[in-house]
Amino acid sequence: MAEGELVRFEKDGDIGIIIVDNPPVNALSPGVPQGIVDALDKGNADASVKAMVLIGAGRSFIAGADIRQFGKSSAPPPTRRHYDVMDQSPKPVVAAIHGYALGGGLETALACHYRVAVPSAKVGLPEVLIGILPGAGGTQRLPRLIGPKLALEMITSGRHVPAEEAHKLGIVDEIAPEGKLKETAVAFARKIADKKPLPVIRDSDGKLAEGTPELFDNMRKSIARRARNQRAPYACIEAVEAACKLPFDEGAALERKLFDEQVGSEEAKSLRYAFFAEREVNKIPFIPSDTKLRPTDNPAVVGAGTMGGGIAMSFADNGYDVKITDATPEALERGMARIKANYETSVKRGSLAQDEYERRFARIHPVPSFDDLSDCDVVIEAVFEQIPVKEEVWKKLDAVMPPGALLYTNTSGIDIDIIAEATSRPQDMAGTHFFAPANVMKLFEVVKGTKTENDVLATAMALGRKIGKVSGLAGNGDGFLANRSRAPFGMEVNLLIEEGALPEQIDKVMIDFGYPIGPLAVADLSGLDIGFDTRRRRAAMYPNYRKQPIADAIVEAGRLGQKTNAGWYKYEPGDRTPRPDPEVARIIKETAAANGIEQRSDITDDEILKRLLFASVNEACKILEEGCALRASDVDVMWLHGFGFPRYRGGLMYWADTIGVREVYNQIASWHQRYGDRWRPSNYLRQLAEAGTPLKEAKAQKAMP
Ligand code: 3H9
Repeated sequence: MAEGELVRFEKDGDIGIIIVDNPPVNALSPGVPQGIVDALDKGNADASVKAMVLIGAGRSFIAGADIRQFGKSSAPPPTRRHYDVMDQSPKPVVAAIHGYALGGGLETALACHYRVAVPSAKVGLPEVLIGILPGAGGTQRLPRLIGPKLALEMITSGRHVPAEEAHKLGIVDEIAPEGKLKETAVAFARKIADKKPLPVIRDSDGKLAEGTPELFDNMRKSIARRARNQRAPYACIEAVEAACKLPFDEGAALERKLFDEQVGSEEAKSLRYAFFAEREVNKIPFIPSDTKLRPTDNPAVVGAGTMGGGIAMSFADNGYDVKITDATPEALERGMARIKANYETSVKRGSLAQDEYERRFARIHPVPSFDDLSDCDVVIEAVFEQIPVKEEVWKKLDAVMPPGALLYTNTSGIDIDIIAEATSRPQDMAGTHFFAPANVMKLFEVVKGTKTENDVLATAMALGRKIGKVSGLAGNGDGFLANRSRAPFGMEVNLLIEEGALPEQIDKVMIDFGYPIGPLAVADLSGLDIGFDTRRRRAAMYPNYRKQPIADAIVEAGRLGQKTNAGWYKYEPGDRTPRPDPEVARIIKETAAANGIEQRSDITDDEILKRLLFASVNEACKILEEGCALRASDVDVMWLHGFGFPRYRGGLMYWADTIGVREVYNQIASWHQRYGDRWRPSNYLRQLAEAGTPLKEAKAQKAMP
């Protein structure tokens, strides 16, 4: 057998074994499908072979088509596609699944006669998550196997289904003991070798009758909100509907046509970009990939407020036992009560089972004193956002934490170096910025201090992933990366209101763009008093601080957001629907007049969208210029997971490229002329525009400080 062969054929007595060996995930890269067909032919031609097993080498079965190949001009499709010919094999073929059978991987398995899987395996058709639909017969075979209703659910959600569930659904025929996949599959193949006729999914249509027009109409209605502006989820439904209406080959041809239309769409390109950006964000060029991580088995959280409680829940939700403490027994008790109430709300809503809640809650261990943390290997401090308070806590923690312990401070803006210097070991400290609510939001911004050791950063990044977050690295500049790049967006919202845009106009533009909720409705949800207090503090600190009289006037009128049933909108008691309020329009108009702010009536939706987002693109370029972000794609990942930026638009910087780097720069330069310094274009942006380099390729211009 040739070294480096993508597909090998071996024999175990009378069973032929087809091994796909294309690390890391056995994607169906060029050569793999043909290799499977060749191996199948070999097995069928060998009289000593009674049946065959298809298995993946390494950590997985087959994770799907090779996504990197999409959009590249490829060779014409093979005349015999593996998923068309496998179930036509006269000798039975058994798929042996471990790791993942996703997309084209599951479709390959469905084209086999039988499927055996270990309990840890996962199967699914996640194509919709990258803006396409299954294109190798998945939309035709799965509904025949498990019925169109369940198939629709799997295909439109892209969910990874655990093997045991797949077994119950009938996707998997037999569960193999963990670690014994090959021998179990071989024994299974031997057992069924002489069985006739062979089960061929394409020939069975018993389950298709439930595919009534109502089923598909209801599905379309139920996805309308989350599938806004997207085509792929609807193409998935159309293809499954075809499975119920058309003969297999015709349904498969329609699936292929829809696939070909969809794969080159902007939606699919953006989602593919997001997929790879989420993998890239984990790579830190200045940290060797084999850096040894420090242990994080025994975490502790200091501060049992809303943030600390949410962080403790993130640990517990992901299987960790975690200690939590606070300055006083009362604060700790209040914190534990809040955690309990949060879990109970989830149970009431039906999103968490009672027994799972009990298991999770039991993993959170309140301890009365810092001394109880001396056996912890990592501590996350989440106390009040004030330097003296944090310094005092860290002096105490420094005295009790064992040598080498990871010291992480949760902050949205305090200089990490100041906090680090409160300890005798600044090299062990990094910032970990959770987004609120910490147990829900995915973004986990890791902040490098000047002295932070590489392994402290690498371990923070890995720890974030272990507790279900998307980690991203930022330098220790004011506001770090995520919030700093978002701040100009918030400023433009307020300035557009001063100029005459109404909250409902701005929110509608951003919702139409794809945000789940508009920025002013979000502000009402969070509470307007927080921003008000920050503005007051900043105004006292900086003499040139640009005041925001309208935002202030709204708060001064007692409108603090949803909690007072009035903010930028009004709310009916018990109802969170934001309703435009003429009173707000009046406050805006009068405050603008009183402050000599000229209003205009010609603010277009296009101007709103570009003012908000271009301001942030410019800031992101400044952050890259200073080396406080590694790559433009990291900015994008943070916007996707921290701020609800629509995923099917790729991310802030990727989206800006769809307008064009030169146009973005020219617009910013012209607003600089009109509005002054806040629109000063980043030098780096200017260079990118001059060179015509796409924004998504922008990189740090300096070493991270
Ligand atoms: C499809 O199948 C279409 C068919 O219907 C029609 C065909 C005709 N291709 O995520 P990880 C790389 S569409 C290329 O860190 P994990 C990944 O970039 C496909 N590369 O590992 C990374 O590379 P690097 C449907 C891929 O253990 C490395 O593998 N399938 C692919 O955390 C490790 O990945 C999917 O959408 C791929 N398909 O998670 C599944 N998959 O080291 C997509 C991975 O250079 N994949 N890579 O950064 C996944 O969801 C996860 O990778 C998986 C493993 C869960 C499998």
